[in-house]
Amino acid sequence: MEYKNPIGVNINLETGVIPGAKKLVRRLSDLKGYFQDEEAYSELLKDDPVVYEVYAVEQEESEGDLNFATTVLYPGKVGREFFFTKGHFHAKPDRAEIYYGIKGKGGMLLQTPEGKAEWIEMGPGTVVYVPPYWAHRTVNTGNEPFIFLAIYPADAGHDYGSIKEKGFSKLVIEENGEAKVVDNPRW
Ligand code: M6P
Ligand code: ZN
Repeated sequence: MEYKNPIGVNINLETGVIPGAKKLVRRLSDLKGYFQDEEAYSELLKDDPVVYEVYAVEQEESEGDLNFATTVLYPGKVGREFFFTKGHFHAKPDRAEIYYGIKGKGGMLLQTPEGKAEWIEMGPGTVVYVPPYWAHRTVNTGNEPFIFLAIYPADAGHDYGSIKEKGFSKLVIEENGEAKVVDNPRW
């Protein structure tokens, strides 16, 4: 039997960086078609800001193993809609996930394949359990980076397809200086 080596790393709780992790950068141009307000999207695209960064420590796909990653989701809006991660189901849809809030303010939109949505507010110390079969997207509703840790099965995979096409049945927008969860008119 070949055993893997254990890993211990310190997450920088101010920046979200995991030393030695693989870094992924998602800019606004990577999120084409995701936001409602296409005019506001085109306008902001001139700067093509970074919307989020992921620092991932991933294992090869195998049952029973775990990956972990931090996400640094920057503050911003496209029109009235707050910046968010793409959001996904798992390619193996029965795989669950745990999120842990580190810094900043935001929340998670979750949705079943039938479109039933839930919104869970998140801040430092919040643990969110993402049950099997629920799509999940995080949203930054504050004005500083929203940073969190995610722990997920190494064989979960990402299925972006249906979220990319239809989005979530709810949107998170700013109204009178506050975050509001409303129905998605295009759903
Ligand atoms: C979390 C985890 C990752 C995911 C990342 C960004 O860190 O859930 O698996 O990749 O958020 O989310 P997305 O892949 O939906 O853009
Ligand atoms: Zn996931």
